[in-house]
Amino acid sequence: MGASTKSEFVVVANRLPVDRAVDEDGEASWRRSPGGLVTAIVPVMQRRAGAWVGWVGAPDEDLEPFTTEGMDLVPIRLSAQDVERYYEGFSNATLWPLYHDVIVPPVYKRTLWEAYVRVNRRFAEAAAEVAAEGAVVWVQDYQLQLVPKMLRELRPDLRIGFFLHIPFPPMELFAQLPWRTQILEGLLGADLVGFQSADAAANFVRLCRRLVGVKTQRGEVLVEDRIVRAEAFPISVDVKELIDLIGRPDVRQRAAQIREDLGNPATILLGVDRLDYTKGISQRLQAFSELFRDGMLKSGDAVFVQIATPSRERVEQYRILRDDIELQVGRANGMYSELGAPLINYLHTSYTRDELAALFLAADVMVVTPLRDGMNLVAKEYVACRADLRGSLLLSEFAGAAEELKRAFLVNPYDIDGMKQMMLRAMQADPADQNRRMRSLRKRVIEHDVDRWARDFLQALEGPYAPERPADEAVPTG
Ligand code: GDG
Repeated sequence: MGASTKSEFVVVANRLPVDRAVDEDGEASWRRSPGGLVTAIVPVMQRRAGAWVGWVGAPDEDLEPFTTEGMDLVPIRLSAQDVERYYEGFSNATLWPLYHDVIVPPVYKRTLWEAYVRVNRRFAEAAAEVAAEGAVVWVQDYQLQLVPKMLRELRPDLRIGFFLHIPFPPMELFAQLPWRTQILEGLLGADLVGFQSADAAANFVRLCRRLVGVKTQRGEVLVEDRIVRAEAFPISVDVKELIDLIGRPDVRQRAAQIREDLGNPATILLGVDRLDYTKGISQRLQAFSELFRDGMLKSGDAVFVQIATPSRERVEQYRILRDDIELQVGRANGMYSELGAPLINYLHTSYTRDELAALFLAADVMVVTPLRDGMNLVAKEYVACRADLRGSLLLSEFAGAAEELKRAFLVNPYDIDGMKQMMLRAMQADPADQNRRMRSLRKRVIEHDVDRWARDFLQALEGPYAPERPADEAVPTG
């Protein structure tokens, strides 16, 4: 991409949508990152000569803009200190816990905030540089909440959208943040602020009224001569990709193999999460092992597979969490397993999409019990994969996904006894019950996939005559 090329559509996100892959000859290349967000946005990028501004994921890398798979990528350099203060610090030790119900205490430090401001400005300047006159810019997530305002100051001609992937807290929690007004004003630089749920959007509007002192009406905030809209756009998964995966014979064989490797237990329960304290991993393992302690289950009845993908390992609370979970797994296995048949298969590693799909097919009960979660894509991925209409989803009320997946077995993950009962019910659900529930869950996920999420957001941002509107939905002009 030449320095003079400007883009009509720009995505700004903490990470670029590619990972560096090194082949057998030591040759490095870029590979598209897995994940729904990238899959949903790439086609829009390709149609509109789009650009993506983001960090490559390693410190101190000076990279020129480059093109891969029809995407123009604009790398942002982060020093080791930026990573520590802006990313691990303010983003993941301040905002992440604050926005997730203060499950662990947020760290409030001025040096972290200063780095957050500095790095947000760097992203805003790069976006301002690359956007064409009147372009659409879509800023993603909690790491970049100051970018909308900074970008509008640099480029008032742009149409700016922002989407928050995590919850937005109520007044009682948000008010703790020493820089609360700056964050709200940062977001108000956008024309449209998207959230996972209507509650989050309502929290934002109320906070703007109370803390910024602006006028609001329903989902709108009046900022000087502009209207900023706040709305829910629940994100979803790439259903087509998952259906393709589960149709593959090797994936189906692998699912059968997994069952066999686990000793063909009556029931396989599965958890797949980043190892994060928001995900309620410890609570679900406690509920499961207490069922053995109480004699409700015995060895051979059920096996729990917990995939815990390594995450944010340099942040202190994540190190503590890992130790806690590993102690808990060791203890439960030590107390209730029989030789060669551990109760809990705990895997602290990440897997390919193929392996995850096989695990989804092998699992009788998918256990998704976050204490708070913006959406939770794993729940929707499981549902998308169960075209056989089998399996049960045990889902926390505190996952954004619970608003849509109403026929799941819903639980309060703080209520261990309640969770034990519901876990047993999900395990014992007969095929007809599984079928009825899964049919309704799948209808929702199939009709609201990630393409629809991106399209809905962009149409709301650009208005009814947006170029992305498919021909069959076009508004008549006569
Ligand atoms: C944030 C919000 C919101 C997991 N392990 C592996 C792997 N995964 C994939 C899952 C899923 C994704 O990672 C995780 O998404 P979640 O939504 O479950 O959770 P967060 O990472 O916390 O995501 C969340 C989301 O943003 C989107 O807006 O839903 O609420 O917290 O797709 O399948 N993928 C591979 N190997 C693994 O080992 N390949």
